[in-house]
Amino acid sequence: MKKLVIVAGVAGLVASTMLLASGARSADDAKLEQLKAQGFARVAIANEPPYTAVAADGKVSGAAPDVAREIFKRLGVNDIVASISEYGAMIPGLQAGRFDVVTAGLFMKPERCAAVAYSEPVLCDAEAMLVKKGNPKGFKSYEDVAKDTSATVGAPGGGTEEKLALNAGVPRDRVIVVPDGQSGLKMVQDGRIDAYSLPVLSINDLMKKANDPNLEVIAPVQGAPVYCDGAAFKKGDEALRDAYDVELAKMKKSGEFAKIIEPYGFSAKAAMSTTREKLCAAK
Ligand code: 6CS
Repeated sequence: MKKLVIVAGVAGLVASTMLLASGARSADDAKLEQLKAQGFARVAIANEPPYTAVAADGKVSGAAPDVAREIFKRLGVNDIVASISEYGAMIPGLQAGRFDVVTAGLFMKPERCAAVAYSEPVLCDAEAMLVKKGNPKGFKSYEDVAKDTSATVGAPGGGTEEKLALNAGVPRDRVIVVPDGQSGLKMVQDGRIDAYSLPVLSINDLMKKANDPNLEVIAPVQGAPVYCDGAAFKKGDEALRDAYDVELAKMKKSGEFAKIIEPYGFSAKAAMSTTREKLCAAK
């Protein structure tokens, strides 16, 4: 018996020595050590300002990537490299190892919380609809769209607004999947959809850039919750998520978090007034 314990002890010693040699303090730190060695974290974004944006020169900005870039720097990961993804493809891409983290305004909801390891809250927002000036169909809620049998609403594929419209009773064939903000704007302008739904700050950004007096914003959409996102990590990377949360909490406390997100129109107070636990439990 004694011999068996000695053998097990040696094997354990070898394993922990290898981990220490890689700089990891424990097996848990392996992912962070891998990102440090890689020199960057691969992040999924949607290119939906002000949450996430990619300029013509490829520069990535937006509140979510800016927070992530700063936190990863503090963790010793020098940069982020972004890939644009549809919201509905972000979690499968994370699970398949195509991204190290989703930093895109992917709102926390129970079904998503079951699939990923979210950080604490980062960006909070209500929902909005872009409609023709005068709101000719009188939309105030997704239920209003459902009640009007000729009405259509556009939303991102796999996105929160698509789910809200379907859950409000809008039939599948009247919820139109729209690939990006510019397409949604054009489809409302051309009368191909009666409303385009995104979070308030995204719709306001589109409205400002469109500068079209024939459009109107309905915000907030009545009956729709205020959501918050978090950085979404793959299940199994909880140690990396926890390290991320430590730095996020420090930045919330020091005011640096507010300095990053509030110029984009987000409220640091809103994110600091709730928790992942509450958001993941919300009905
Ligand atoms: O989390 C979501 O599904 C939603 N989040 C944002 C920032 N935009 C649209 C998307 O549906």
